[in-house]
Amino acid sequence: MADEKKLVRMLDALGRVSDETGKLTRTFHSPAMQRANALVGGWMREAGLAVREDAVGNLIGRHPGAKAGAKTLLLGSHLDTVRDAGRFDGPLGVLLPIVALEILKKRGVVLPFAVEVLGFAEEEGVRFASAYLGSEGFTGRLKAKTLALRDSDGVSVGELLGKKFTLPKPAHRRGDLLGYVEVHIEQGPVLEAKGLAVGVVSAIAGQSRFRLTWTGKAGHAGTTPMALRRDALAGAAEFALAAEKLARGTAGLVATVGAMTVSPGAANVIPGQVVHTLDVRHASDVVRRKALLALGRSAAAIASKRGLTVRWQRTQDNGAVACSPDLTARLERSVKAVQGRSLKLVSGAGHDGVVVSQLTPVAMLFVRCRDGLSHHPDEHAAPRDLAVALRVMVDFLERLAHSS
Ligand code: HGY
Ligand code: MN
Ligand code: MN
Repeated sequence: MADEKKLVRMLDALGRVSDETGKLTRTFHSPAMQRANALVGGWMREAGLAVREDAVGNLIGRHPGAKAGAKTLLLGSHLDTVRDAGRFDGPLGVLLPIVALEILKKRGVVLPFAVEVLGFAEEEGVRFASAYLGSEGFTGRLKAKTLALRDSDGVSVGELLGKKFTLPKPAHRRGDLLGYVEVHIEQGPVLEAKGLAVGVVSAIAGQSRFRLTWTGKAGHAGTTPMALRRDALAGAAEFALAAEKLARGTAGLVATVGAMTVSPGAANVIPGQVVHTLDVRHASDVVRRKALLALGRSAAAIASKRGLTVRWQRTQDNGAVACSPDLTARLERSVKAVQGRSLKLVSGAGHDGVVVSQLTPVAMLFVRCRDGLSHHPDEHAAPRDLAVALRVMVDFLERLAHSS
């Protein structure tokens, strides 16, 4: 079977492991995540990797280096998904390195350095609104306050991880690592527009996420005059439009209100309280911070005009991360060897590389995805593009082996 066909088969099989019928959803420590770790762990073992799960639930497949005391190269991505997700965002970066290592083994290529394939337990931040729990655990950056975050059922991260859980130290010392390379679908339209199967990432945009709580006064929808209302949903809606307007008017800025709950949530009751998320991103931290100040002023003005209160709770804040020029240059040599030419892109999406970059240099290989669509069941990367990405990874590992 052609190597990319095996990768497609694995992606399809993993794409059927879900917490929801008829759609793909896997969230931190859910039953489907346990099944996903078991399935991917089996494939890692078949590829000859020693498999373990760390205290946070990250899946780690280790291939020892031929040279004693050799450093370790980290390859990986996340195994959790958004709600009603596509089957490539995350799993591609975990499964492709497994297939690449099998190809090298079949070719009799001996890697002097060790390799760890990582399946992070949580990157999307769906269940607890705070992303990167997996890579933060792996790199020893999980914070005590994160353990107190609660999901919509009131279950906390700490309760999930158990009484004996202690904040983990970094899985590796900086000096023991060669770096981290993540393969990921682009989740944008650029490679498709340029007619390229793969490209490399120059930087990952900074990202701030918040939970806003608007509080007004519930009341009878039929008897309360409009002028006397303190409608929390009307205020939140005005803010969402203000955020959209600011982002449309600022080059490179994106702002999204992705989830909202309205209470008490009845057709004939004026909403007394609304809680919603806010996600703001930009390649420049200065622009992003300026936008957040403007949005803070805008929310305060809306609340005061409407007799509401608004409370901000920050659930995530990551500065923009530059990928390692050296590791990216190495990766780009393989892209050019396989594809003939390369392209550097900024990633508007966040990735585990944001967190791992605090422990070791990171590089990312982007793979073209149809219509640039992601976080959607129709997310798709063509087998011929997966074949190119596989060849790039094999070439990259072979070159690294020869230069080590
Ligand atoms: O939200 C993101 O940027 C990523 O897909 N977690
Ligand atoms: Mn994602
Ligand atoms: Mn992802």
